[in-house]
Amino acid sequence: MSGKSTQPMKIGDFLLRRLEEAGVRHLFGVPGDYNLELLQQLQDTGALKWIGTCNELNASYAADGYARLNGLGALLVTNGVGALSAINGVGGSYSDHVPVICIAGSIPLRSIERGLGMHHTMADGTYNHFLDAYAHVTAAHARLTPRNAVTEIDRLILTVWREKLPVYMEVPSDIAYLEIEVPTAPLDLTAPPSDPERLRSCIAAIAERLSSAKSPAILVDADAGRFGLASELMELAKRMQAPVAAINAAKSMIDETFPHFLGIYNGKASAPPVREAIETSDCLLAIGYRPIEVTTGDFTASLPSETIHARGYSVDVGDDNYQAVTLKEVLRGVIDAVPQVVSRAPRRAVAAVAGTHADGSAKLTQVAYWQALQSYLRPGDVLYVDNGTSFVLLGLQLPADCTFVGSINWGSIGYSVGALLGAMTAAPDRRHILFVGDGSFQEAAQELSTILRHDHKPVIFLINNGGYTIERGYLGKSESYNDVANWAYADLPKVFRRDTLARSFVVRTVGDLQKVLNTPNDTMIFVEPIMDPHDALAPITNSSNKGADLDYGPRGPQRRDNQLRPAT
Ligand SMILES: Cc1ncc(C[n+]2csc(CCOP(=O)(O)OP(=O)(O)O)c2C)c(N)n1
Ligand SMILES: [Mg+2]
Repeated sequence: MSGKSTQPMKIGDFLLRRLEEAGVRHLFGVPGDYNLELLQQLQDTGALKWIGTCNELNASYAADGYARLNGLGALLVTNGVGALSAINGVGGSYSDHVPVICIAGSIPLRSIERGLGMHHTMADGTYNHFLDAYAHVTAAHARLTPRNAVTEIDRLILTVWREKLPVYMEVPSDIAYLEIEVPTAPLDLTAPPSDPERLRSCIAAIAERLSSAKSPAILVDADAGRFGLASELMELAKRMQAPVAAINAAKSMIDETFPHFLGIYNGKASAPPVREAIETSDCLLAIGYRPIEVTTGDFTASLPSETIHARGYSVDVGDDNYQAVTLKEVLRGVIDAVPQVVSRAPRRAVAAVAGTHADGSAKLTQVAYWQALQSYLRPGDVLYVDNGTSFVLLGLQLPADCTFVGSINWGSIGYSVGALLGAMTAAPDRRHILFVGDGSFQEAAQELSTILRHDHKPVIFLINNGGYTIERGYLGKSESYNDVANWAYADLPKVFRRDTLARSFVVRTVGDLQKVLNTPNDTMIFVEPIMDPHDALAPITNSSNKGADLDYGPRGPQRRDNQLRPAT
């Protein structure tokens, strides 16, 4: 049987081959003595392209951004110092359900067996600290040995692929060059087929409810995108003439120009037609719904009690819980089983930033800024948002085929800069636009140099408002702890690449911004809009004010008139 045939191969080469078979073409990270041997194998085989980053945290963000556009991402770090730098980003991949493989070149097996103290360890005679740490932020983890390498490499890659959650692999530095017997056949990534009876019953139960409903609706969370279900969900919505809403972690996963797309559902913070369609639906189909305060308008979301909850491989319908069902197969079956509806008209909620158009010489405000940016967006753009006042982007209506990238659940500032590098590497032919604040940018700024080094040409809008404005809405409206150093941001492309052709702009007025928006994008465009530290749109300040009540309770310090509040 050909599936059982084997061939001799070096462990490192086999790992790189499996990564390639799973669709990984680039590896992000930082070299170290414990992973150089694997890097040399990468270089010698030409299997993958190495993208060195300035630090491992940014590599983890880059692998996450890459995975969101490519379907799978990977990073390579060194023992301990590299692995722990990356763990924040890998934790984010776990929180936001992004399939990332974190590979750490680790202590040689000979040192572990002989109990030799080594650098990048706790020097306490033990070697499992980092493996144990990663157990908490991954779906699977393993340290390779020559005996387990074949089974563990395949187990970890199949796990990351199926679960859409990160995995962690330690490759001891003295085994990557050892030859073992490995399968000749490529890794089979086909999704596990459903149990036939469970699939039939599940489809029948969902179809029966949806068919008899008067106001069916669909609500999607991030898993809809991770499991590649957008086209099935849109087909189902079309067939049932039913509205679809997304929570903000799933922004762009349903094309926002799709006639049945309603808008973002965020509890009381949603547009009224979205709220009504979701909350009063007599049969809501929710995909991968994982409510937290920032996706539910501070827990004001209220789904109908009879909501069908579907996840990647299981579904709850009424009292029944279906296991061993693959959601793609379920949705395909449901599409075939529900009758085509013709009588329901699409309802759309049009998002818009309120305000009037300011004249060109007027000082740039957040209102004028977002109004201008709404018309800058084009079909096919990849849009990144970091935490901060730039969250307004979530409320803009995206043109067709846009992809939104943001760390919504995890919310680690700086994520967007590393993710930009990763996603541009995965999809270099699309236009990429980053919306980031000065505070967030300062966390990951060095990676701008890697973006320039690889000749990427994103458009970067970096709001310089002197600090952490969104945090001023929690606490410390004018406190210095919310200030950051005032960098010459627009000069940074030159600092990070002397011969850069990037076009940089400091923007102070509405007219300045308009000029920038007419600039050709044949080079990187780096825009530094200067804004008032106390300028933020009401949805941002409202959400921060409520967040403070939740975080600090009724006796918290936010009561001392120390918060940025919505302008009256
Ligand atoms: C790693 C990390 N550290 C701290 C925070 C807390 N935090 C959330 S938003 C924010 C401020 C963001 O400021 P900036 O990027 O300048 O955006 P602005 O609101 O000023 O537009 C901070 C510090 C975080 N989310 N992640
Ligand atoms: Mg700021």
